[in-house]
Amino acid sequence: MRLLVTGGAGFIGANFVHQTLREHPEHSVTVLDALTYAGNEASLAPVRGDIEFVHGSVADADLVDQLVARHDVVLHFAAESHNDNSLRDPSPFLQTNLVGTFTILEAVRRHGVRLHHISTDEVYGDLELDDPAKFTDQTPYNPSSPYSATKAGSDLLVRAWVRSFGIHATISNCSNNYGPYQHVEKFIPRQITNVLSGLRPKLYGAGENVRDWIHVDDHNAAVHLILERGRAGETYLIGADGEKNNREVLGLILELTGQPADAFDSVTDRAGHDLRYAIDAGKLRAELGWTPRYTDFRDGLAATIDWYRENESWWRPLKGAVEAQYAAAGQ
Ligand code: NAD
Ligand code: TDX
Repeated sequence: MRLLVTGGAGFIGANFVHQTLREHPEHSVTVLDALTYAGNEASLAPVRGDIEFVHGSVADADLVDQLVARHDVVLHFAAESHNDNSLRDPSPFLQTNLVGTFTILEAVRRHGVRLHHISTDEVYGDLELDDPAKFTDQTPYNPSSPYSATKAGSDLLVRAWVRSFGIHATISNCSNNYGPYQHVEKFIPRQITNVLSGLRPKLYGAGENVRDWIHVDDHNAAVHLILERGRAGETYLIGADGEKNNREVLGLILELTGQPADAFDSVTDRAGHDLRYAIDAGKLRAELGWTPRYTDFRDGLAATIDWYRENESWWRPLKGAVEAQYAAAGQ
């Protein structure tokens, strides 16, 4: 199939492109990416000769129309993705996550092209720490931040286009990803690159917030299965039973990098900070036979730390501006 991958120069999209070329050579890949601060062509350097790269926005209706017309499936990863940025300036989130998704939907409707929409567990809001419940595809939407509200809105647009116009679309909502090529603004790479830069890691509040960590390759393997066997109109939740609070994750990073356990700063908490996310991926496992390969978080994290050690030229140019922005916010 001819795959159009939006946001393919970002963290998860770039890893998806790498996995596709490695494990699914039957597909051809075109990347459409606006190369915002979060997009990095260097993330595609190892595969640059094997893909088509188009620099442009998912909100550009003419460009999207032309591209969609000559592909079989759109994998829609492109988004503004960082909660802290959405608290500083929500406006690009509305433009890319809502108007961009609308633009993709209109093009796939016109051309009868299939869509897989990549989304997040944050659309469901948060859970209490002592609640045994996990999110399922029946959990009501209850987003907290401007970021998650725009992702929730994009999911609802996709559902409405399925019901009203009969487009062939699937949606996946995944938990927190980690792995190579993740922007240094995000929790795990920020702390790893702080240690590698001689800066102290920064923990928001008491660090009790829980995230359900999954390796990016396990997320993308699930996306490939949905592409192959997912039922039109369905939503699949992706998660690998990886719940950990932020203090535990930071503790492991400090241990694996040979730092003392107390070598971090507690900083101003995130406004409206979601307490806990947890995914029940039973439907994905039972219906599509998906199982995660990265079942040992410590090993996956150690490999990720090695990747940042070995690829300083990839992240170093981004680091100063990110830390200056955090410092201005007391974080
Ligand atoms: P990212 O910020 O690393 O990458 C986003 C990419 O989209 C960048 O390459 C950027 O240049 C591109 N982009 C932004 N605006 C664009 C526009 N208008 N037109 C074209 N390209 C544009 O994000 P990520 O972490 O790789 O997330 C990818 C997707 O996965 C997002 O939809 C996100 O909501 C979802 N998701 C992320 C996580 C996670 O843990 N990171 C978890 C679940 C779901
Ligand atoms: O310096 C930090 N210190 C800290 O304690 C940063 C950057 C974050 N945190 C905390 C906030 C969260 O509880 O770590 C946790 C993870 O933070 P992020 O990496 O910003 O991720 P999160 O807000 O959970 O959202 C992520 O997962 C869901 C992705 O960024 C989203 O795109 C995805 O939808």
